[in-house]
Amino acid sequence: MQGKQVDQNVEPPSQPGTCLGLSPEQQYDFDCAGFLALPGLIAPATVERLLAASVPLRCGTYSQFGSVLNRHPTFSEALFHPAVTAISSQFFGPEFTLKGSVLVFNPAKVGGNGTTGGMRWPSWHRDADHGVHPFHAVAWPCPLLQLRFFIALTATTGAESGGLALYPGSHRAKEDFPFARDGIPTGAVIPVMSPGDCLIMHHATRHTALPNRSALDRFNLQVITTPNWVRSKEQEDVAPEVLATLSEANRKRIVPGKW
Ligand SMILES: O=C(O)CCC(=O)C(=O)O
Repeated sequence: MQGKQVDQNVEPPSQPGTCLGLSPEQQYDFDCAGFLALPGLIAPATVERLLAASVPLRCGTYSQFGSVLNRHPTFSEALFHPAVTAISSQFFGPEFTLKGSVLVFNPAKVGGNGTTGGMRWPSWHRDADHGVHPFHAVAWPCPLLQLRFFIALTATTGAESGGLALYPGSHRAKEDFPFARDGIPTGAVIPVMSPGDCLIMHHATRHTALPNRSALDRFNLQVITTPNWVRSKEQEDVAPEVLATLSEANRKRIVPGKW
């Protein structure tokens, strides 16, 4: 009998339930809070390479750089990281789409009056297709339509570090409570993160970056995945010559065929 043909160029999908995926307890915690910390997800040597590729983008203001593969090939180590694949597969099945990537730079405090490079106030929001059809408004209770991996490339130690603040359970709230612009609301969580730590977040969870009032620049790399039937105007825009360098399996993550 003839054996099944194996395409050497196609990576097998990760199996949900392997040690790279979330345990049932972690899935429950994520479901309750709308986010989950995954300490030490990315190996130190990988973080070093990702940070080295990020540092040349340092500038004077808070900045977000999309489609990071166009900037340096080493970012593929985060985008196609086995844990990103395993966890996304748990939520969306093996055919999920890599919808986007963003490198966030939040510069250290400049000047002596507490002002920061471009960001003075928190800006609470929910993710995904802002404008006419925000994802959190399409159904109730809000299903997970987009998963965001925040990968710390530098440390954040508290509110002063310019990291994230998140409001637990807000992915289940229909209303946006009116948070004051100039403070952190009671009950918000500000995760302490070391380089290589990751935080996954439901798109409907209210969150904000904080002004960086510390002496240290902050770099944060985000990987965003969706079920591959979700249509978005925020799609990753990878240059054709960069796409051509990827394996077929990784290319299909970015440009899904079937749907
Ligand atoms: O600065 C950050 O890491 C948070 C950015 C953010 O809120 C977002 O990309 O939606």
